[in-house]
Amino acid sequence: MSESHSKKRTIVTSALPYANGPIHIGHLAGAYLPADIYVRYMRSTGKDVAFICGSDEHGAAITLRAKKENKEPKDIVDTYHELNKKAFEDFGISFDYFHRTSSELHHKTAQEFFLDLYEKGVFEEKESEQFYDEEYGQFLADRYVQGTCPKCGHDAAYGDQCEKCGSSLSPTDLINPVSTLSGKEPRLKKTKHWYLPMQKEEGWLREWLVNGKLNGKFHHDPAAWRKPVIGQCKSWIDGGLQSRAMTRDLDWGVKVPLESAEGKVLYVWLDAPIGYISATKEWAANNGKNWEDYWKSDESRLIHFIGKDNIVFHCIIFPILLKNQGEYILPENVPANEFLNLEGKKISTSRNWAVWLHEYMEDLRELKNKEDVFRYVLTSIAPETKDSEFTWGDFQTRNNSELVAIYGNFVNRILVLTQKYYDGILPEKADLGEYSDILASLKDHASNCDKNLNSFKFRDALQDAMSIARLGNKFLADSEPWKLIKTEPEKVKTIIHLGLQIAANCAIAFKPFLPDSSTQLASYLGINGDDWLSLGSSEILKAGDTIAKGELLFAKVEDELIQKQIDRLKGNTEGNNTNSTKKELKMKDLIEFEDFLKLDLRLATVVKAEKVEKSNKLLRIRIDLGAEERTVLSGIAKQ
Ligand code: B3M
Ligand code: ZN
Repeated sequence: MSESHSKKRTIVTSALPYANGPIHIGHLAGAYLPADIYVRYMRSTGKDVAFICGSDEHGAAITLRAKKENKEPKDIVDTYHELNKKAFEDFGISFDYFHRTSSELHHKTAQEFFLDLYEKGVFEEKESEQFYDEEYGQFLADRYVQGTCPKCGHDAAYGDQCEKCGSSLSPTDLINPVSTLSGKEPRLKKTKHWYLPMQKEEGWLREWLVNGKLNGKFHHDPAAWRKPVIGQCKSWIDGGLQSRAMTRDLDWGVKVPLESAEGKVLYVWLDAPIGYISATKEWAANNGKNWEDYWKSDESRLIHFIGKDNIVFHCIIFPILLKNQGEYILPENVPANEFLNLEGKKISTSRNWAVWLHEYMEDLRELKNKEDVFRYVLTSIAPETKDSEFTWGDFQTRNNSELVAIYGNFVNRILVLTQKYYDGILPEKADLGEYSDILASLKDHASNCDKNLNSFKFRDALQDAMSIARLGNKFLADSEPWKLIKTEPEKVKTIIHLGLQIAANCAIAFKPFLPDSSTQLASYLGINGDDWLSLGSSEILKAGDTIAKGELLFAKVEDELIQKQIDRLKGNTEGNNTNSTKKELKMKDLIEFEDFLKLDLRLATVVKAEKVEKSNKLLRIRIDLGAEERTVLSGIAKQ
């Protein structure tokens, strides 16, 4: 069973994590786990797929971290590259290659790419005024400047992007800019850079993103893209595309390969996505493949898995670069995720409000199939079309009431009964009679699971797999073989036969999501579980096959373990508030609509506003409520 596309090859990429810190659940749920599920699914349908990732080791994200820790950028990237690579491996994210952008091959690839576009006349060379920190003698690119977002008013927006509203910015867009080096207001200084005039690209971009057509031909089905992704791209294009500098005045990064560009490096968002290409080159060279087959053939598809803060870079800027180069394919889909929150708050690295992957692996090491449990929970709550939330309480419930009570229970029962009644030999089945609609349901769940995986609906697809387990569980509960074994032994043979076929379907359907427990189950049944095309069949196993005794797939999570995690999380932030610039705002619970109706809300007209002496923040405002006038003070004078 498979509905998938007919192209020969697929490159799947996950956003290159910055090598400036460890991986947390937000990263996992956003860019790594869904990609891994998709790739495992593709492999089990026999498709040729390359799963590419690596560390993003350039840009201000790295140099600022180095400065904070009083280290060299090289030390930072070496540390976190190794840490993250290992965490992914331990957790079972099955990259074909995990590269790094500090590698020589990457620098060479990025420089050649830049030079190629430069020679094609794609860039504009321009002098402009940029922020400069006198005290540090340094230009202030991107995150080196912080200030108020001109779009949403968030007061800690970065010079390249506002993390609150997702707008992409230039440092000079910020209101009240401050250097993150000296904390002072920067001055403007002339410098030369190479710009990508994106406004020239609007026509084809719109046609490509909105109608799925490229050069007048079908490229992809735009309805297959997630709505928030298309929405963000459209609003970007509608807002008017502008020239964007592709080089920076920094000494850490890929050197601009031009004589007149001393002391300049490529913009990190030019170099990082090229990291997908250099990683593919390295992987291909090590595996007897030709990387160009993957990147430059109409028989290949490109899928980027990212978080929503990376949408514009993957759907607009990188495609412009690829299209201008001329030989590369463009992404067929970019299934970006929204954000995952944690216990009611935004995940925050600086406030240490996160569940870190390497800590999970350590703290929950005793938990049976801990990787699968994490994968199950994170996929069940994946923020596919809107923000969602992880809580430890929910983690416990999903493990205990779903994995243990439904899937684990079903598998355990069927294995135990097979031992007990037939010494572990799969019995013959007779005519299915009253049980034949079980097969129809099985086929339905299997086909939905396949469809949903193809449409990047991983949450739904996981529920489809769970429906197969649920079907098995209910089938045993309803048919009660333990009551029939004395009176109708022939019927029991059929029940157990069918139950084991359902278990085999579970092993296959869950495999992309829960690889360890599925492999375990498959081995009890004597199959490998990798044959997706047999999903939905009731003839995966044969009468006479040997079925192992097996062990439980999952175990209960006790309250104590959960409490420990919650305490750790809370402890994390208490000791760690020094990094934080702002305190958490604890919100009150939402009120009912009836309560809202009890409020007396009125509109007033501002009749006068004047500055309060000796205050640069306060305004004295006179308002007219209709029946009376009042005076109020408001701290908005700066705006
Ligand atoms: N390192 C940004 C991020 O982690 C970035 C992704 C690069 S993908 C080419 O948000
Ligand atoms: Zn904003």
